[in-house]
Amino acid sequence: HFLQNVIQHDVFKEGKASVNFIGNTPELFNIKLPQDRTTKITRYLGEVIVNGNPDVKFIDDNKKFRTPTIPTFDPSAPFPEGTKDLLTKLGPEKFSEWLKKEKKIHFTDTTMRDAHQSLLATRMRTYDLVNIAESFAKNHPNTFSIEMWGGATFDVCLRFLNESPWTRLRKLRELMPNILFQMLLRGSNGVGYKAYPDNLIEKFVETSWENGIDIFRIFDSLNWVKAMEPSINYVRKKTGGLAEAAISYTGDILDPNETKYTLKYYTQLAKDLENAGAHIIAIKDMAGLLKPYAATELVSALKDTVKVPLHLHTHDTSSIQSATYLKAIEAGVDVVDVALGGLSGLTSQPNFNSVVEMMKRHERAHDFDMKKLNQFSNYWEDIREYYYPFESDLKAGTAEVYQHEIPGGQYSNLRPQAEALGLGDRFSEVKKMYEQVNKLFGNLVKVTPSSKVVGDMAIFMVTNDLTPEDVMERGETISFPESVINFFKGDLGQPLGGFPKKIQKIILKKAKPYSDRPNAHLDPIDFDKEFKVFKKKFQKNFSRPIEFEDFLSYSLYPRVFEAAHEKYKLFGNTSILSTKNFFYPMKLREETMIELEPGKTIAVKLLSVGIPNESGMRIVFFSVNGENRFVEIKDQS
Ligand code: 3PY
Ligand code: ZN
Repeated sequence: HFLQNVIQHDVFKEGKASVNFIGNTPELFNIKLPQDRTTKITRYLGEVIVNGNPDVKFIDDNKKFRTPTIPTFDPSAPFPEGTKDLLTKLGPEKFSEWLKKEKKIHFTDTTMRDAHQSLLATRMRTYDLVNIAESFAKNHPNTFSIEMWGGATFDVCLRFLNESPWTRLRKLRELMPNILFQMLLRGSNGVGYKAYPDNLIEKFVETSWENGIDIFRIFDSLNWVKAMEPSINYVRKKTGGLAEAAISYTGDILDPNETKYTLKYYTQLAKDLENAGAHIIAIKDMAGLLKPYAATELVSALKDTVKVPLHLHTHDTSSIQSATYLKAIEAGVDVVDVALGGLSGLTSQPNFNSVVEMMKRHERAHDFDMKKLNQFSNYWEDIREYYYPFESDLKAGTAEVYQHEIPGGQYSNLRPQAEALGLGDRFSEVKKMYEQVNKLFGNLVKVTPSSKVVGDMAIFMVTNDLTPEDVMERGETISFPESVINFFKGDLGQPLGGFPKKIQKIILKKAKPYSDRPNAHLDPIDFDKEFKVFKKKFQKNFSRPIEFEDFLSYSLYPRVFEAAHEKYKLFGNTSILSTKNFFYPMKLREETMIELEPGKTIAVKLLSVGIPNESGMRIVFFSVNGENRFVEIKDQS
């Protein structure tokens, strides 16, 4: 292309080019890359072949992948009616009453969100979700809801998967129109790690509903009701969906020495959330600390306290959480969160398939076609293999979780975070430090983003060989991580009983804390004005129309969005690639089929990879539908 520019330049054509021509003619370097989809997608493949996917830290060359089987279904049959149809018919209030009256136990399938967030660092791609979606919706329409959005998926879609989370939502909605879609919303922190302007959260809730979300599970990382109220109101006022407010469970209500997170504390919290307008109360046991006998006490007490239905969420880190479900079901919980076998257990949710079997012939049993349900488990077991670099390495259940209290969704991220800082061999120290930091900070509810603050501090202390005593004694001379300083300022809200004063002073130094809602300190967004500016900036050279949803992504994650946008411009829509081709380099003579759009598929075969020239560029040759094509890729090594 450079040569093309030279040849076509007027000065060159007129034969007037001197020795300084190239140096004096900067526009020669304006290399216009061909922008068709095939070029972009082969450029991506070439990039992975030459430099690897930067997100994949190691490759097992001998890895064999199995081809997953999609359980059979009738593509021409209509979708059987499910909970989504019921919500449309009844509206949220009546729906909530219906659920409360249901005798059988209901199941939320978390496979598409929390399960892979907690086992595979949230890396599951839309490609693998979409392939199974219609089959699941047609085979198991009696599933209560599908948790498939929110939490860390939003950030990871943009940051690591080059995907728009909104496209994921819409595609899945189309393929699963009959079952309720559920998302995890971090209240005033949206799907991020900090407070956002109230009107951004409001718009986000409204737009999520318009794109297909039905149940909003709203929590606050410090169980601060004041921080959850606005989100509950937005769901009630701006959507026809269900506001499910969560009490995040920590500690152990059966411990006679527990003075902070007691049964009374939780029942009062649930009452407050019901009064705030919740259609459903969730017990969000993000670390898997709710033991079976504690579940009996908690569920019974909550049923005596609130009128709305109860939805239980846990993580099976200790491996005993199906016993917790059994006890909770006996005590009258209405819905439990489970994950399909192949992506269940350990830091993920208890096993959907096995919990259904556990309840068979019980008076609250809920029948599923087990042969089919097991086939879905097998699909995920096979799919999971493609994500091996993101596995968390936890091989067995651990009772250590009752000490460190690390949430399941954080566990699979904390390890790579520690490894990236050279603490790979000191992960057990990090876990111990996490526990100590929690004590130092006054025993917190730890869930995103408060859990991240504790994690950041633990990693910081291990890295710098600091003990809690060091921090207390000479903290004035230490500069702490930004997330920790902001936390003590009040940026994530107020913890139960307030901040411990001494450590707050040590960490803040001269900065002043505040105690009202952090969102109240943020200017509202002028959507009309700012969206126009945004469109102008990002539409240029972009191959699809920029939409308002992109603006929301940008407002939540400006830098992450910009980087994703750049990658999109360069590589086009990489979500059409198989997961194997997205993460791993093609081998010589390997051929792959890529569906550019429905009905338009190209066959791409890798022919050769050249050696780097003097400027480090390598030529990668493909055959595309039998024609030779090449891309030039800069070798970064
Ligand atoms: C998240 O906020 O992503 C969580 O999963 C919290 O448990
Ligand atoms: Zn969870």
